[in-house]
Amino acid sequence: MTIMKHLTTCPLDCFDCCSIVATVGENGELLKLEGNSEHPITKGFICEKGRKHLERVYHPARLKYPMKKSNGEWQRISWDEALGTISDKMKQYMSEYGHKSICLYSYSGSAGLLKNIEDLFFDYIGGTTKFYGSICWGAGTAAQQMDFGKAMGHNPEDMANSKTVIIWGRNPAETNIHLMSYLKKAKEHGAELILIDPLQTATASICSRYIRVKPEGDAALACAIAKHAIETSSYAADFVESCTAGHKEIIHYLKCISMEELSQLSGVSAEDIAMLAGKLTKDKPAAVYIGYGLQRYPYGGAAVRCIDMLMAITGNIGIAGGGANYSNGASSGCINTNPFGVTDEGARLINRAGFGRSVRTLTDPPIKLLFISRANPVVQLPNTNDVISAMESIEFKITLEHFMTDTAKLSDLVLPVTYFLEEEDVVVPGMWSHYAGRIGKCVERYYEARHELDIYNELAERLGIKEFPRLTGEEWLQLMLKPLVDKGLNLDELREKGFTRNPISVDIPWNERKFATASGKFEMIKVDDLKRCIKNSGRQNNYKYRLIFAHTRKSLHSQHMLDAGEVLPAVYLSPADAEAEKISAGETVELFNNNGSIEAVAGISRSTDRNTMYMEEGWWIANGGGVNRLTADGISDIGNQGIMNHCFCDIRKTRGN
Ligand SMILES: Nc1nc2c(c(=O)[nH]1)N[C@H]1C(S)=C(S)[C@@H](COP(=O)(O)OP(=O)(O)OC[C@H]3O[C@@H](n4cnc5c(=O)[nH]c(N)nc54)[C@H](O)[C@@H]3O)O[C@H]1N2
Ligand SMILES: Nc1nc2c(c(=O)[nH]1)N[C@H]1C(S)=C(S)[C@@H](COP(=O)(O)OP(=O)(O)OC[C@H]3O[C@@H](n4cnc5c(=O)[nH]c(N)nc54)[C@H](O)[C@@H]3O)O[C@H]1N2
Ligand code: SF4
Ligand SMILES: [Mo]
Repeated sequence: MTIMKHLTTCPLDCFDCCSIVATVGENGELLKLEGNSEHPITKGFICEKGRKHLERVYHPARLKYPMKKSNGEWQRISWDEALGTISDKMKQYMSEYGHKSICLYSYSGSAGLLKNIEDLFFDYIGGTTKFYGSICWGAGTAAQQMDFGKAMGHNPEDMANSKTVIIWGRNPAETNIHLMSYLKKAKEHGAELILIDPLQTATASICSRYIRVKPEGDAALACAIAKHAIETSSYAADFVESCTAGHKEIIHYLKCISMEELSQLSGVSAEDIAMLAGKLTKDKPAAVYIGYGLQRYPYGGAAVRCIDMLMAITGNIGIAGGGANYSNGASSGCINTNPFGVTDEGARLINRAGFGRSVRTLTDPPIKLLFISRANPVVQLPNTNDVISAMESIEFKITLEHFMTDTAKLSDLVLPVTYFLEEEDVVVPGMWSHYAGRIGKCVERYYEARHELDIYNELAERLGIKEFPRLTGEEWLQLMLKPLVDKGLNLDELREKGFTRNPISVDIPWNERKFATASGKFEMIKVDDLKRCIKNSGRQNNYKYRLIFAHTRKSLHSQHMLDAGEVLPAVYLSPADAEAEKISAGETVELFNNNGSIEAVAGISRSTDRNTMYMEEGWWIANGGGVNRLTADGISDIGNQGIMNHCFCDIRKTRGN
């Protein structure tokens, strides 16, 4: 064997979808991972998490064998015993309690298309319990579906045409690093970059202006800017009249509402509101890049709808250099994850963000067996304490994993699965990138790890589900990708170069001014929905502090917190709050509210303001984390989205200090 180079794609749930070149040594061992310089967006650069795949694939803590918990101790077992136990348990529960006693929980651990087979496998079992709703981007996605008919993002290259770029509640310096190079280039060409965020994040460093909005103040701010544009007659009246529906009512409402109230609700001064209106109406084209943090609130959907409305009122939709960029869901509905059209109308659906509450209260039948894949719900779902007690009420739990996560630890059986470097698959990203990527097998599988598809095939055999198609991964991929291939996806290029342009993505969405809504027009948010949002957003409660969660550059959610060691997470307070609480940097503190409490190390940061603290999400409970112990399991106005950023708590020093 000689040294080989393989092309693959990072499957993490990230905007960027990096193309990777893997170097494999003479003995088949992975030596190096680098960015593929041929890729037009990720351009030969991968982040530290991308490089860390090298460590993770051979990590000493990686699961090697199926493991079974017996009397609280983990024991290695054979695959035959593991799959035999699972199929026996499934049969037993299904015959005693019915199919609904079997439940699948999966989420965003890996974006490979083949991973979707888990859902299909449960459809073939039929009538089981599954989850709906989002803990990620659901409210904003629903908002853009209502406004445009579909969430579509501009081609990243199109930013070269923008004169103004507003980064609204998004933190690409940590979460979307390749967007940063486009922002820098736009700035070099004279575009003005503005950040709107309650936190002065790392992204602020490349912006010429930073606008501190109050948490949940976005709808009020968008309305204030739109009101200013309307009242100064600088808005895009032609576009509004010919291409939007519901504008008369909204314009009337915006004229009536008080500017002082909007300024007070958003925390943004009248001068800054006027400045932003000027940018959007005069320094056009203007693009906005909307993040996901601002929609993890009770009125998160309305907030995104108001930003969309602002971009429509100022005429920045459907033009080069413009756009209300939230995600790139262009191919949603164009990947056939159910190629044989199996229907599962009997499935029982329960809300994801309300996991604990729903699971504990289901009685007819209760959930007896929970199958978890690509997810770490114990750490990532809101209201951890409730999630844990719900999990404990379930008799048999199986987790498919690479590592013994907090969720795996609570399970009865843990199955080791292959890492993407050991698999063939395809990723068609929906968050930002316009390129599909191929996952190419680089190394042999680790010890006894198995691909999920093999696991489902064998379970189908053992459960006697004859209808479950016994196809190879390649055959499934061909079927899943067929609608995209029919629209021009170049499979040969995908195979050879490791990436290819997604044919459904367009450079400038809506440039023909025909929207995918039922009316064919851009739909303005309804006045009643807006009123409700403005009236209720940002309501304070009994706790002194808001707590915002940030995604960190170091980790994809909980995944890279594996190596954090037993270090407490940090919580950051403004200097004024630290002084008022007599808390110094480095002291151990307790954060608490009626959902729970956690310990953290205090940090003092000028990036936040009084009464708003922030911390990173993803910290393992095993390492003293579990930030979702503090979050509530409410649901947003639209899109069934978890509202983890709507979190309030108090802080005190722990006794040790
Ligand atoms: N390194 C890294 N990259 C990631 C991830 C990761 O875990 N690590 N996660 C990936 C995933 S799954 C996702 S969903 C994306 C998320 O990508 P982003 O949306 O960029 O990140 P978030 O941290 O969710 O939130 C972004 C910002 O929202 C702000 N925010 C919070 N509340 C409000 C508010 O009320 N109004 C406004 N205007 N802003 C507010 C926060 O201060 C934060 O700066 O990142 C992806 N990329
Ligand atoms: N408080 C708070 N909570 C949040 C957020 C927040 O901002 N604040 N962010 C939310 C967001 S945006 C998201 S997307 C969710 C993420 O929620 P999850 O998807 O549950 O989070 P991860 O920590 O990425 O866990 C994924 C797990 O899948 C495993 N895994 C990786 N690849 C594979 C594979 O190929 N097969 C299998 N079977 N397993 C695999 C990983 O080892 C990891 O343990 O969390 C949400 N939770
Ligand atoms: S995590 Fe995102 S930025 Fe990092 S290598 Fe993977 S796709 Fe690229
Ligand atoms: Mo997410």
